[in-house]
Amino acid sequence: MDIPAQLLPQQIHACYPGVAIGNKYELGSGAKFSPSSPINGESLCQSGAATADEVAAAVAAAHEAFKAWRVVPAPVRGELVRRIGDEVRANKSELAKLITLEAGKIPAEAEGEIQEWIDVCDFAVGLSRQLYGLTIASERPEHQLIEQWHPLGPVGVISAFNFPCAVWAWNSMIGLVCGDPIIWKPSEQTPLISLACHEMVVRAAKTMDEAPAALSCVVQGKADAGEALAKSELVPLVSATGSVPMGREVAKTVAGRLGKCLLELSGNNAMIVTETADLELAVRAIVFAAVGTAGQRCTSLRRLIVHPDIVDGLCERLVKAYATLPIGDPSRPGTLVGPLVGKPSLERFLASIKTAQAQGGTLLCGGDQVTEGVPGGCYVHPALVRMPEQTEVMREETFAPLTYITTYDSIEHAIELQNGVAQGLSSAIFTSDVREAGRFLSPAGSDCGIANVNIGTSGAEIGGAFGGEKETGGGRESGSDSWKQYMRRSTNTINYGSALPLAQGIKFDV
Ligand code: UN1
Repeated sequence: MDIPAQLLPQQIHACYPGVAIGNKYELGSGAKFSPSSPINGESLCQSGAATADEVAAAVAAAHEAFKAWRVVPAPVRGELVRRIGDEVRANKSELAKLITLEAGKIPAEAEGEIQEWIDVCDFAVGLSRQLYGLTIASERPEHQLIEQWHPLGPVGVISAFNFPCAVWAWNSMIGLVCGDPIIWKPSEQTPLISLACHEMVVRAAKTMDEAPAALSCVVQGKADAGEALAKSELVPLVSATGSVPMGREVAKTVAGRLGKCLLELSGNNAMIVTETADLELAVRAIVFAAVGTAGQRCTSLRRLIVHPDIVDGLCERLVKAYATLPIGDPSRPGTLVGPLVGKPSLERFLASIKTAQAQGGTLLCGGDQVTEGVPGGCYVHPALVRMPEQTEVMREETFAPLTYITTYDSIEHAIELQNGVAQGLSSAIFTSDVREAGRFLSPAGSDCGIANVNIGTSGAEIGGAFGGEKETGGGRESGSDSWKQYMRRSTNTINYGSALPLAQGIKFDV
């Protein structure tokens, strides 16, 4: 396949580097792995995984880089991120091509993902002059009580195949302005885009004397590379995105050394559609959220909870819309639904539909593999399954374009169903009734990290904090005040008087 090699480090051969420490690239002496493109199953490259020792070397280099970077003024750190943003802008479509090759996204979505990187660069540059602490009223005369935010240390980032660039970018662009080097363990499905992303940082860092090269490191491989990173005492924060079992392992390892974790795990996102909903809008939102990225976003729409008076009409409209979906090679103009990442995803998709049928579900459309007119790979017709109630299968996340539809009795019941799963990432309501919308957003409403009104569950902007509750892991990345997790808070009391009054009025005179 045609790999845009100008974005990749020059030291590449038939085998891609498994370890990148700034501008030093090495093969990685661990097991070889060869991801294949979801588009046609063809092998893309071979890479050697980083061993535990090689992960330790990357961490040590990042730790050294931290010592220099933490004392660079934050707005100067912002200047590095501004230059990274320039590199990304100049290479946007080529970077997007790598995402299409490795993750199977259509160009519009792949470019959207690179746009998220550009957006978070801009956000982080602004933030670099706004890492504010508070000034607090001291109870003692001639005392000042303030807080400062200082760089935390090297941050470990573990990311998944489905957002092989944006999730790292949220963490690393903000981490960099906060003064933290980044060590990245990308998905073993997406080694090339991760090397290209890293290379953009290396190129920008080369233009600034203040920026040590090892601010960015990449360690490729499977779970053991991630585990070595999670174990490292020199990594105060590990930000991990992926499945719940992966998150549990990372959380256990990091908690064992009393480090900090930022977790963004599974979603099982629902939309409530009430009888006052604008159905035209709802249908468009549902289709994008359910089948965009072939249903492989953690924010993808998995469950529809619909008012019984409108459910038949809504199903009819959706089935009609699904019938026109262009499915196939994501790089072919006009395609909206690309491939699943691989065979195990296809098998889970087919199995979940069978289970749903066994639990009383009726398949309204799709649910089968597309084999004609596609270039190999695992392509499916997105499925809609009407369920008699919220059964067990609806409480599990199937990472594919499979959406269940069920009905509710009252708005309270709808919210109860929406919240009645283990995951808590994203949620939405379609309604024109301000009371229903208000209830959905209230403390007794959606229990998710993201709750939307009259838009779908996926496609969040970078300016908000992204993440969710319960099994989703509780972390918040990207916008709002997520930056605080990448810094340590220092509370400072300064006595500018000549007496030594103690807090709480304690007398302790000698
Ligand atoms: C993910 O699927 O891990 O809100 C992240 C969205 C995207 C990010 C998804 N901005 O759908």
